[in-house]
Amino acid sequence: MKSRYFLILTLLFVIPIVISGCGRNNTQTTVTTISDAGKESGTTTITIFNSGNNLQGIAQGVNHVVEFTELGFNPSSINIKEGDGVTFINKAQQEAWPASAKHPTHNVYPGSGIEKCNTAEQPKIFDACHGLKKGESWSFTFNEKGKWGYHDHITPTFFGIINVD
Ligand SMILES: [Cu+2]
Repeated sequence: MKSRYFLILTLLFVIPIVISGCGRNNTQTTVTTISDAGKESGTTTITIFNSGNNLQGIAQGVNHVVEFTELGFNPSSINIKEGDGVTFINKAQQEAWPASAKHPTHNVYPGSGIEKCNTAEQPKIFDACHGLKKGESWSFTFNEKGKWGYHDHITPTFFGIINVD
């Protein structure tokens, strides 16, 4: 098969040149294509989506959505897998501040604690660390198995559960 021969030659003579500045998650690579006569026939640019470590993040988990309304978190209880993400979206007029149980310390989820807000540890804690305005969202990846309660730090009578297994 001539076309297969062409493809094999193309793959064998790939010259990857990473061009920087083409987007955070994507890598553009220039490859030299070789004709079946063995001559260089030109170059083409391919884009590799989500290269490197980002690929692992995508393979690991899916994302779930919890809405905050005037009635509280919806759904108030969800079952997810270890490594999944949850995006909290505020659809209410008032601000919402999702955070790990228990109010006011927020230290039930491993490693969490309100005192870590506005420190280098903040990305690792189950705490939005501020009130989300209407339309604003905040996401957290759950890498710890367990039944994790949370609440709205602004109106602590609103609460929910993330079951991670
Ligand atoms: Cu609180």
